[in-house]
Amino acid sequence: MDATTKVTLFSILMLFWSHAECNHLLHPLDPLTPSELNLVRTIVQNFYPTSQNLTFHYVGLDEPNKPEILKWLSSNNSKIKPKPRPPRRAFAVVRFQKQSHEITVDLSTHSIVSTKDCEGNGNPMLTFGEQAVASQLPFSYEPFKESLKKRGLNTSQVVCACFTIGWFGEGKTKRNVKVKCYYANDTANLYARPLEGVAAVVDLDDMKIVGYNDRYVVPVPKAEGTEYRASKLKPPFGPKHKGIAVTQDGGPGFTKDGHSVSWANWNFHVGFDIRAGPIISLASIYDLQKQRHRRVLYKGFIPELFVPYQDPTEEWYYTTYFDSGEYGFGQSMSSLQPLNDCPPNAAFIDAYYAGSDGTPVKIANAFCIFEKYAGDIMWRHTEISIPNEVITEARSDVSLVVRIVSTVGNYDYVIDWEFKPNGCIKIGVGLTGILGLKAGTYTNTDQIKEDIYGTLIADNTIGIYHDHFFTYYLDLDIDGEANSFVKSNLETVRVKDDTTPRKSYWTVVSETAKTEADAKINLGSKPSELLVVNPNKKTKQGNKIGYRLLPGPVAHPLLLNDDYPQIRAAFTNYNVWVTPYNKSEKWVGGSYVDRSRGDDTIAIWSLRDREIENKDIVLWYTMGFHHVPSQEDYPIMPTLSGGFELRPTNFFERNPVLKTKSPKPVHFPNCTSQH
Ligand SMILES: *[C@@H]1O[C@H](CO)[C@@H](O)[C@H](O)[C@H]1NC(C)=O
Ligand SMILES: *[C@@H]1O[C@H](CO)[C@@H](O)[C@H](O)[C@H]1NC(C)=O
Ligand SMILES: *[C@@H]1O[C@H](CO)[C@@H](O)[C@H](O)[C@H]1NC(C)=O
Ligand SMILES: *[C@@H]1O[C@H](CO)[C@@H](O)[C@H](O)[C@H]1NC(C)=O
Ligand SMILES: *[C@@H]1O[C@H](CO)[C@@H](O)[C@H](O)[C@H]1NC(C)=O
Ligand SMILES: *[C@@H]1O[C@H](CO)[C@@H](O)[C@H](O)[C@H]1NC(C)=O
Ligand SMILES: [Cu+2]
Repeated sequence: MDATTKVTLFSILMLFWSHAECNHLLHPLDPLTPSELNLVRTIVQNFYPTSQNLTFHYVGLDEPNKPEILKWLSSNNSKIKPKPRPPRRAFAVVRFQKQSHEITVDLSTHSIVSTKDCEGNGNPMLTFGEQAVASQLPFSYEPFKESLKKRGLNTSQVVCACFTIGWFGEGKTKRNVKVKCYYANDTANLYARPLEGVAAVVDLDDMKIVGYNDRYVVPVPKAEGTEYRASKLKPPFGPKHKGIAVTQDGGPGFTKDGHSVSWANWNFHVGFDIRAGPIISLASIYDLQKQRHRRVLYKGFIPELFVPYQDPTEEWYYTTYFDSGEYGFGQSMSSLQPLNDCPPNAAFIDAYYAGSDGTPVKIANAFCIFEKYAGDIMWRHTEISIPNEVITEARSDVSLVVRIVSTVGNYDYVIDWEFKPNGCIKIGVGLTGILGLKAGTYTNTDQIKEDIYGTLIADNTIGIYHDHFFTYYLDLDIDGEANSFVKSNLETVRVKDDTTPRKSYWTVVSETAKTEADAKINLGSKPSELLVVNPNKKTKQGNKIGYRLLPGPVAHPLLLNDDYPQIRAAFTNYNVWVTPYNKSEKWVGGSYVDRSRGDDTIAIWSLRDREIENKDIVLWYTMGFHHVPSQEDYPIMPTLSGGFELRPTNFFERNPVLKTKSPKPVHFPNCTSQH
C-alpha cells in the first residue's frame, strides 16, 4: 500500500466515523452504510490495483458469529457497561479477468481479512450495470437490425432485457445470458409485446453477442388494451371509493432506532441485503407474566425464489428464474409509494447496495413499517347462558407490518412480515405485476389444436404456465438456541372395546426428529402440526415450549427430479427441511446460482444427515404457487396473496393478550368538510 492509498483510506475512514457519530451507533446487524460500501470499494480496488473493469457482484455485511451477537446482546441488556461491539466486516464478490473472487474486509481496521478465488460451478448475481450494457448490444448488431426491418418496427421503440439461461447438462459453461426484446411503441407494458422468435446470446464476460436466433415471425401483439397507467386509460373509471383515513393521534405507536424496532410486546431488527432483500433478526416478545423479553426468531429471510416457466420450446425452455441468486431480490427492491404501497401512518427506511462499480446506490423508501388495523377481531366471546345477563367481551386486532416490494423484471412481489401481539409472526407474500407473456397467432381458443403451454389471455398473447416457490430461512431460537423439531401427527384410532358407541377418534402422536432425514417433509400427505420446541424448557403444565409453523399454500414441484431446473432447485423437493445452524449454509440453492448445477443446495448439504435434536436448528420452509394465468391477470395482475404463520404453541402459560385493551378511538379535531 503506498502513501496516497493510506491517505485515501484514512479520509474515507474519518468520513465513516463522522457518519456513524452524527447518526446513531450501528447495530452489529445493520446493513452496510453508504460510507461503508465506499470503504469496501476503495479497499478492494486498492488490493487489486492492476485489475481492469473490476465489477462488484455482491457486497454485504459479513455478520458477526452468532455467539458474538448473543454475547453483545446480553451485555447490552445488562446494567453493566456495554461490551464493545463485534468488529464490522463486509463480504464482497467481485469479478475481473473472467474470475470471481471472494473478499472479506474488516471495516474497523480497513484491512483485507481473507480472499479466495471461486472455483466451483455457478456464477454470482448479475449486476444491473452489466445487464444494461448487454441489453444494448443487439442495437448495433446487424442481424438484429435486419430482424426489426423485416417486422417493420421502429428501432427507437424497441426495449431489450437480459434473461438467465440456467444449466442443461453442458460440460463447460460461460457466463452467458439471452437478450430478448419487446416493442414498447405506444404502451408502457412492454412485456405484453414480445418480439417472439428473436433472441441474442450474450457472453457477459466478453460483453458481446455470441449467438443469435430469429426463428420465426409472429405479429407483435397490439398495443391497444395493454396500458395500466391511469393517465393513459380512458373513462369510465371504477369501482369508486369514498375517502378513507388511517390516523393515529400522537403519531406512530412503535419506536425505530436506526434499524431496530420496538412495538407493543415485540422487539426486532430490520436488515437489508442486496441478494436476500429484507432480513428480520432478533425478534423477541415481552412476556407479561414472566416480565421479560423471550427470544423467538434469530433470523428470517428469503434465500431463494424459484420461478420455472413451463414452455419447453426453444424460446422459453431456459426460463427458470432464481430471483435471489441470479437477479438479487434486494437490489430489485422498489421505492414504495406512500399511500398506495403503504397506509398513511407508515414510516419508511431507505436501503443502499453496491452498484457494479462498487458505489452505493440508494433505494429510497425501500421498507415501510406501519401499524395495521383492519377492523379484525383479536378475540371475543358473547355469553348468553348466565340468567339475566349478556356478557360480550371483544378486542380489536392491531399488528405491526414491515413491508417491501421487489420488482424482478415483469413481476412485483410484496413481502410482509407482520407481528401480532398474540405472539404470531405472519409472513405474507403478494404476487402482482405483469405475466410472462408469449406472442402467438391465436385469437380464440377454438383455433388451438396443440399444447400452447399457457392460457390465451388476449389476442396473440399467451400467459405461460409457471410456479413461484418462496423458500424461507427461519432460524427460530425458542427461548434459547437449543431447539428440536417435532412432528405431531394427527392419527385416527379405531375403538377396540364396547365402552363407547364411537368407533373412532383422532389423537396426537408426536415424534422428535433426530437427524436431518427425519425432517424432510412434504406437506399435505398427512395432517400434522410442525413445531420447533425448546426441549429444555416446559410450561408449568409440563408442555414443551414451542412455536409451530402454520403453512401457507402448498405446492410441490411438478417437474421431474432429473430435469435440470429441478436439479438446480432441489431445495423445493420438500416443503420443510431442518438443518443444524451453520453460518455458511445460508443460500438454499447454493452460493453461486447463475448457471449452477445443484451441487451446493440444501439437498446436498443435508445428505450428511446431521443430528438436529436439542441443537441450534434452522427451519427451511417453501411456500409455492402454481400459476395458471387467467384473463384477469392481464394486462396487469391483481395481487394474489398467500402467507404462513409462526404461532406460539405452549410458549405462554395462557392467552398472552388476555389483558390487552382495544386501542382507544381517535378524537378528530373539529373540522369542516371542504366538499
Ligand atoms: C473495460 O471496459 C471498457 C469499457 O466497457 C472496455 O472498453 C475495455 O476494453 C475493458 N477492458 C478490459 C481489459 O476488459
Ligand atoms: C443497547 O443499549 C443501548 C443503550 O442502553 C440502547 O439504546 C439500545 O437500544 C440497545 N440495543 C439493543 C439492541 O438492545
Ligand atoms: C420512431 O419513433 C420515434 C420516437 O420514438 C419517432 O420520432 C420517429 O418518427 C419514429 N420513426 C418512424 C419511422 O415512425
Ligand atoms: C407506433 O405508435 C404510433 C402512435 O400510436 C403509431 O402511429 C404507429 O403506427 C406505431 N408504429 C408501429 C410500427 O406500430
Ligand atoms: C458448514 O457448512 C459448510 C457447507 O455445507 C460445510 O462445508 C462445513 O463443513 C459446515 N461446518 C460445520 C461445522 O459443519
Ligand atoms: C369543537 O367544537 C366544540 C363544539 O362546537 C367546541 O366547544 C370546541 O371548542 C371545538 N374544539 C376545537 C379544538 O376546536
Ligand atoms: Cu405467476
